[in-house]
Amino acid sequence: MIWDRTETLPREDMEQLQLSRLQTVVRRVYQKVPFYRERLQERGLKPAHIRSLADLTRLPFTTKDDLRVNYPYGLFAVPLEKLVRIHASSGTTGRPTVVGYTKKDLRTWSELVARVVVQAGTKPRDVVQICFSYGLFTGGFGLHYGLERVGATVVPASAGNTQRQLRLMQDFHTTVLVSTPTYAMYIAEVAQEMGLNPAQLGLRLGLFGSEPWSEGMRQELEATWGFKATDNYGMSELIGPGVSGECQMQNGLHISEDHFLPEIIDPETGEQLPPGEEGELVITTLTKEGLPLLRYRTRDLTALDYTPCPCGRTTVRMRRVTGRTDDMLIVRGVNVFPSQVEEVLMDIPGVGPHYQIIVDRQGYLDEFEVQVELAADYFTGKFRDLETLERTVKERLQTILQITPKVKLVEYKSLERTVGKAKRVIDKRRI
Ligand code: DLL
Repeated sequence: MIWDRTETLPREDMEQLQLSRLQTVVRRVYQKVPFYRERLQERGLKPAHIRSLADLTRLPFTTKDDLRVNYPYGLFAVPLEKLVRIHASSGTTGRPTVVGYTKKDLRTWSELVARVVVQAGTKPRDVVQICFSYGLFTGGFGLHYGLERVGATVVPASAGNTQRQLRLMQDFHTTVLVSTPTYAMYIAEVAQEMGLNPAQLGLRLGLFGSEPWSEGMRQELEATWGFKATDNYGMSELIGPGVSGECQMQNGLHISEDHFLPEIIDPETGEQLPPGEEGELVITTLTKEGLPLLRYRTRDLTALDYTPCPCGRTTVRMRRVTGRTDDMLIVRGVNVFPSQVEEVLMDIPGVGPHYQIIVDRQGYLDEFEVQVELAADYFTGKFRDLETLERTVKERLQTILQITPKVKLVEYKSLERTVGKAKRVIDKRRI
């Protein structure tokens, strides 16, 4: 099922719509947001100069730093009294990023999340358990209102208290799980500890997002839970969840292009890259009232695919996000992404999906250690088997990463579990 006819617009019509919305948003920020007026004036740009979508590249980028410098409300395009909701992303360092929604923004947000959950296969008859936290994080409330909009029965369980989550699932006959992929893995583990088989709990669909995960992790989740695991993407600054999501084809995430105008750029030069090439996702919000953003640098790495999708939607698809420009570790001069490590590990029987990367510096030399848990069912009792497994992990990582890692196999369940986004890297070099 397709939620909104706009998702199937012919490309020409979509571009027409995007252009007229782009012109409107540039005019609005020029009038309402001093920060943008100054940025445009510095470039000798007036809103009237935006005559085609190609003129997008004449506009300035916006970065997370711009939001921080203008903390909390400096980039808002409406007075505070017009805002009906605030969310914020915690941010690991410094000030949080604050975002605000007008009444219309909240309606748009529900519509966008409705598209995402419907294209993944959610039906009005579903009982959906939301295991994202409710609060300043956009995950809980974002999914909540979109799912209600669709008519699903929402169980706002929030994150944590995992045994209770499982009791709710059984008692309320939950059919759809909403969480981070790593929390879904953890819930499954707790189920097994309680003597339950997750695949027999009757769930048929998982809506996962908010952190990077690999294809291998998807297969593991699908096998463990016996459901279809789908990916959806978003970020607080852009609206929250609802920017893009997978359809039943599970082959890229359809971007709601009538609301988010996407570009891929080379993160070093800022130049636009052609479809298919991987780079940094940059989004211009086309309809947001509270916090419109021009060319926002997400730092997320992906590529765009404009080829037709068998599902019938014509919207562009983004490849699953494999990491962020600021995720990239430089170890002994070599670029390493945590997602590369995950892909290798997920392919090796005997090790589980739980791992952590620890980077340290001894003297002038970087040390790269991967700690990975043995799979729950891995036990041969032979020390030699462990040695062989450790060697396999090390060799495969070395081939892919081009650096020699240290590998430490650790006992099943010895690494910390999180109910939200997993923390994969501990970089001690910065301390
Ligand atoms: O995580 C919004 C969200 C909530 C999306 C629930 C999907 C589901 P932030 O906390 O602002 O917002 O974090 C945004 O999380 O820039 C990506 O780096 C990462 N991220 C979000 N979704 C995905 C995904 C929410 N499907 C940041 N795959 C983004 C990979 C993702 N990374």
